[in-house]
Amino acid sequence: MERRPPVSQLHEGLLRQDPAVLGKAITLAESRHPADMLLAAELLARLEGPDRPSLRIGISGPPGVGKSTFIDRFGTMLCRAGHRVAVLAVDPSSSLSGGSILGDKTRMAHLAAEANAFIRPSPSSGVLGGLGRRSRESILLCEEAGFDILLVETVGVGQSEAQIRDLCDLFLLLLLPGAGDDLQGIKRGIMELADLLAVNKCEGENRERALRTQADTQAALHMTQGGADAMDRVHLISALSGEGLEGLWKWIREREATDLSTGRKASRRLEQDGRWFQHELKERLLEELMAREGLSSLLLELQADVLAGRRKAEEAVHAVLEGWRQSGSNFPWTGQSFPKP
Ligand SMILES: Nc1nc2c(ncn2[C@@H]2O[C@H](COP(=O)(O)OP(=O)(O)OP(=O)(O)O)[C@@H](O)[C@H]2O)c(=O)[nH]1
Ligand SMILES: [Mg+2]
Repeated sequence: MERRPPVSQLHEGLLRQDPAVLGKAITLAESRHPADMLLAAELLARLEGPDRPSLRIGISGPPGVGKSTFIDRFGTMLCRAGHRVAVLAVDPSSSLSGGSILGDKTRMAHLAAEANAFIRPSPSSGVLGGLGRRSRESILLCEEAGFDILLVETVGVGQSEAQIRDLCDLFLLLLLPGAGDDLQGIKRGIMELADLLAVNKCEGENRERALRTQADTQAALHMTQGGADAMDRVHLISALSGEGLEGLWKWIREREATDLSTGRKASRRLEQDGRWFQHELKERLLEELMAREGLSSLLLELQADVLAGRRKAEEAVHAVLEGWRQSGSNFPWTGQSFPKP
């Protein structure tokens, strides 16, 4: 097993913008090993944060819409404009599907060849802890290592978009041309989470259908959200030919400037921090509690009682809470048992 480097060394490596150290730090943050978790917490506590505000862009869309191709091309364009671009691929379904994102380093060959790019594939399916925590920590680590633009790709599976939006300053949803009224299975609610939409694959013979999808999407947004900006927010792009990418970037830059000057960016991040605090606190408290010696066997007993119909579910919950109240921080004390039903 690999020796764990001291936290100070990792932090120095991040500040030195060493990609190998960044990779190690992210692996540490993804680990569920208790010793790693302690080190990761120590490292995260040390982070100073970037000098200039970073730009976090979340990218989602149905499978095959061209997210990886887009990131490859768009990221390369940004690198050549002097940015340092980190790509985090998040695949919440990877434990089920095997994870198409895992092959992304090869699908992002242009970007991978850029000196100012860092591509991190999604964690393997064995990694627990949910999209939010790992990705957020990875983002913070990338920012400490001097990456000013973060591109976070996720597969559009419905559940993940709200979480992605909570990690990003800007949520970009990619659409396929010609999908018509049903909006390719993307629920309206998800469309409304998007700050920016782009119909990809608009080149060549797809053009007409892409234009129609753009118009349909604009109309749908206009209907649900009103306002003239529904028009501006739906772009036509081709990740393959590069068409429309400059225009998209121009829109993003203008929006970023407005968000910075109006304070909208700062307040969105603070709201995200607030939600993350609540979510993380609940998860960690529960984790801590569940890890207590003897508790899992007690809970298994209760569960067996419920399954066998010996005890009502409400009663089982009540028994745990009572046990907790009686023993406080010693919960569960050695030999504690719940009253027999
Ligand atoms: N014609 C055309 N094809 C494209 C374009 N962008 C991507 N593709 C193709 O669409 C296919 C899927 O592209 P990916 O970038 O892997 O799509 P993805 O959304 O990342 O897919 P998953 O990660 O599997 O959900 C590939 O064959 C790409 O070459 C485009 O602008 N035009
Ligand atoms: Mg992909």
